[in-house]
Amino acid sequence: MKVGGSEFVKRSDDQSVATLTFENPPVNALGYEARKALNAAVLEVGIDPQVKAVVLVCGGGTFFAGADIKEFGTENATRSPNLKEFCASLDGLSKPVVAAIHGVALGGGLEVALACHYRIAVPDALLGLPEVKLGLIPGAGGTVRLPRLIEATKALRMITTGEPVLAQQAFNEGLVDALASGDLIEAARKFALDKAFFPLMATSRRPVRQSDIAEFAAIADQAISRSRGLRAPVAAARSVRNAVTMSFDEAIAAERRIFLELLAGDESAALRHLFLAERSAQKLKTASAGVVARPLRIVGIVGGGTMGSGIAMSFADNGIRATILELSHDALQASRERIERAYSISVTRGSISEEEKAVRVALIGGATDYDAFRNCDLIIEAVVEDMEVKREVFRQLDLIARPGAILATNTSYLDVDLIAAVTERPGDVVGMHYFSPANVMKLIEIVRGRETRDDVLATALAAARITGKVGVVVGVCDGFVGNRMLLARNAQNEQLLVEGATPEQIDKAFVDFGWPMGPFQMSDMAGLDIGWRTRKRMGRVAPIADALCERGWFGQKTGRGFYLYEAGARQPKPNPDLPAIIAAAARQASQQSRAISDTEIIQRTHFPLVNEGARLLSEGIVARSSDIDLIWTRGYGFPVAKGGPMYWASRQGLSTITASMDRWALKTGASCFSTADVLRRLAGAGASFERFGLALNQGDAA
Ligand code: 3H9
Repeated sequence: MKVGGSEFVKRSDDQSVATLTFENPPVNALGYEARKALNAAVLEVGIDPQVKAVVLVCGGGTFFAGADIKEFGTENATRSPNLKEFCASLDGLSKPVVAAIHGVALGGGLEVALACHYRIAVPDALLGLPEVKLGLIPGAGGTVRLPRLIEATKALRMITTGEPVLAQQAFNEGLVDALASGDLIEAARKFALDKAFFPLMATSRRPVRQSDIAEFAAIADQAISRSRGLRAPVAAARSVRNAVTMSFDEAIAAERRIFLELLAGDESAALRHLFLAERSAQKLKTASAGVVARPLRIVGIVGGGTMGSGIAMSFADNGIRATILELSHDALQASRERIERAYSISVTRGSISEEEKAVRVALIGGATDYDAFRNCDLIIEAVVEDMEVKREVFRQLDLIARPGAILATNTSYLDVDLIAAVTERPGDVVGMHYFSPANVMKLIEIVRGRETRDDVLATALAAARITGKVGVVVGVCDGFVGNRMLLARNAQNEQLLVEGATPEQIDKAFVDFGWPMGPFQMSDMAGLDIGWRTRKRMGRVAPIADALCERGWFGQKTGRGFYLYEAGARQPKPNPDLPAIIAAAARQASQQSRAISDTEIIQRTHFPLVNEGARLLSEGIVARSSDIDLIWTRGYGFPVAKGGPMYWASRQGLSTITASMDRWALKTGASCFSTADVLRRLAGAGASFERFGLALNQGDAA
């Protein structure tokens, strides 16, 4: 047996099969140095007359997870041998190469496997081309080779959605040639040796597996209509169509051109920023080394309203038992019905089966006595937003919960420290601010109280991850990060109406910017009465929204708000009474109407949003500007193609923003423009949000 190799690739030969084992922790990404080593190893075994077949396998927990995302944007990303060239080396070998897949084979990782002659995988491996999620298309032949192994429609669906498939499905469809139930390397070696005596067919020489033309067109249309303005899914559809209509070489060249164009574009840079932001948010900035999350097996939820039921579903959806506590059997029954209804909709839509629904419903229990929570690892309170009610719940929880259990509040703006103070274990109390509907929305703001322990935060982050969500740690303040910034973003909405803009124009400017909907449509959907009640409690006024509410117009649910909704319809029409209400507010403010541009709308609503983000950073409420970007893209619909408010602002240039805010401060006198001191200090020092803490601590932004 011959053994040799480099830092990245180890070679071991046995019975004329050479096994190349690649290792580049943590996920075997294919950066430049790694590609160089791999390419050299492949060329070496290619000309070795002793070698009749080759196995390509990865060490560690996974096959290649793709190109090195952290290398994109540097010159190494495209340096030769690039991935396309490495795939060509594999494709050109005159002896069979078998990719032995465990863990995941994603993006460039799957492209490498596609360029091998055969693929063998363990049954729980995942295979996919997720490049569209990074604003890219596969750039090493994925869109051209995949439809040569599986039907073109299936390839189109996989590439335009970026969703991976399990090895079993991949096997059924022809992407994988064999499943290995025992030792993967042994199975791959045996498979390779068997194939050494058969004629060889490189994937590039196979014909495209044609499929129904109408179905192909329908999937491509679906990709375009679901792309919501993103370029990558549309480009991916175009590239798979090229694979069907062009020769292999032409299609590969076209794919590479599109890939490089997207790689250099703003959309991919923004999506890559968000990918890395998600990973950074998992790391506690202040934690000492070795913080370990506590076990999370049984969850209790106080309150079975919309929020509590949604939270319970998010655990059940991921196989975790949750018990809902309600005041009465009737309330418990109402919660059960709400959950049943929500799951039935999923069954009707085809996203889960009846059997799956039954499993999930069975994982959600109910109780009317706190005693049911004795064994819970995590108890989340989701009762009304009232400090005294919440404090009473926590008093009860403190009496009953086992030592070490975590007590979480779902408050959206109340002081977590005041809630924790009624317990004997403030270190075990944390905020977990879910967004409605909690079983769908991806964000949880994890609120660190003054005494919250690091392992409690780590457990809350783990709970988010296990339930398919993104947890972002924030500090205590009114509204935390998201809602406090939302208030700043909305501060100018009414003023813009008074000065002459219409809700239609403002909403359209937002949609053109990339938001799924504008602020007025959003308010009508959420219900205007919620903000009205809060304003009354806080002694604030919003003359136009208040006037609507005084007439009993609360938005969609009453058929009228900023817009008019015809019976049963959600489609907004202009509210004929609104102009008179706006005119009255303008008279009151002695404001002349004038033409307002979309640029002005975006600046006057978005710059205060960014400014509030900067203030939150300077107050230490949030640790990283990328955390704010995650909160706004995952929880509030900020367009992902712009990377989040702070990333977008950095691209605008902070001095451009402060200059514009100074202009608006003079023109409107509004306080939201005159508070840009933190931004101004940063802009003055030429510092960036990324270097924010450093800049403030060292005083170089002063
Ligand atoms: C591509 O391949 C383009 C080609 O078509 C074109 C070529 C020409 N690169 O997520 P985790 C890091 S595009 C660099 O916490 P998990 C990650 O940042 C790529 N680093 O673990 C983190 O580092 P850190 C297509 C990567 O177990 C650490 O690994 N591929 C990459 O929950 C652990 O990550 C993809 O889009 C990478 N490709 O999940 C796959 N991937 O500790 C993207 C991860 O410093 N990756 N890291 O923060 C994933 O989906 C998940 O990370 C994976 C592991 C499932 C692999």
